[in-house]
Amino acid sequence: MNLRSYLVRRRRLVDRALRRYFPPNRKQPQRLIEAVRYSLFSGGKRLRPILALAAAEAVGGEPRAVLPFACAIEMIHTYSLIHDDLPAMDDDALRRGKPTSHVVFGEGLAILAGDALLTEAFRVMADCAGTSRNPRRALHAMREIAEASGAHGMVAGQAADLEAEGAAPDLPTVEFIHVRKTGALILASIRAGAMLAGARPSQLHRLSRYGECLGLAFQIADDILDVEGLPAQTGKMQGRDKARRKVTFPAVLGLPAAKERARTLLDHALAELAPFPAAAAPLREIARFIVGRACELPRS
Ligand code: GRG
Repeated sequence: MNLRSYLVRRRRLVDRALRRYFPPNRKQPQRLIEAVRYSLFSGGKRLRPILALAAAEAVGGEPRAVLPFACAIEMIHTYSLIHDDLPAMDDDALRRGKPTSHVVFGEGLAILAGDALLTEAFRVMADCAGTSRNPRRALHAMREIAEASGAHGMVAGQAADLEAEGAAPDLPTVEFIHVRKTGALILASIRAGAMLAGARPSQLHRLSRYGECLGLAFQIADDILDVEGLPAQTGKMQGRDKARRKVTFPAVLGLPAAKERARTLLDHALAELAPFPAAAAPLREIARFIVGRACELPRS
């Protein structure tokens, strides 16, 4: 399969749907919607919604049926980035190669844009559950996403990350942080897509293992790119993690071992997909792409 054209098509689908949820607003609260749209349409890869669509596809479902949930997940992801960039958190001035939300709109509006995105995500999922032919499935998926984003998922990872800043890094702490901060929403995207498409328990189990490996591999790749990636490739300054004394995989393991860990996670992720039919090809290629961006891989 041609991953590039698959990603372009899927990204277009997600973008069109997101634009319907957040059309330009000429009335009050104009500036708030501008701030939401600024971050939502600033060139994100749409990885999480694409994973939700691809997981639905892998179990024989219709990707468009999970589109509202896929969009909701992207709204949650965007909120997390806006808040993560705030001066009280990572204090970043650049995201995706552009000034961050609080730099453009001020801190107050940036916080509110994040709040609006998070809240709207749950409205979209609740609407979907309300009109779904299978509301139980939709409610299950919504709960899964809430758990992954909340006090025991992404928010917990972010809190642990703030606490660990400047501390001597150790592997259990780095894993605790990244499994929650980055891994949980990636895993929930895959599980929600598969659940909504009616995955069998054995399929859901394998896709969950794939998602866990992918979530961690994604973070390790991100850490490696922070050390080795050029700003043109990553959209952010090189070496930010080291400057902020962040606990990262390369800091704990060293670069070669971090790369090896990412490759091993990729192997495990691909092994979980082995019994799936050709419809799982996008999930396979996405995993190879994520790890391949940061580590050289043998040709498939
Ligand atoms: C504020 C509650 C709260 C949580 C923030 C996700 C997160 C938690 C912080 C982001 C910090 C960061 C840069 C983590 C590295 C991995 C990561 C999530 C990168 C950004 O995801 P991409 O590459 O982003 O999918 P795009 O720009 O493509 O949407």
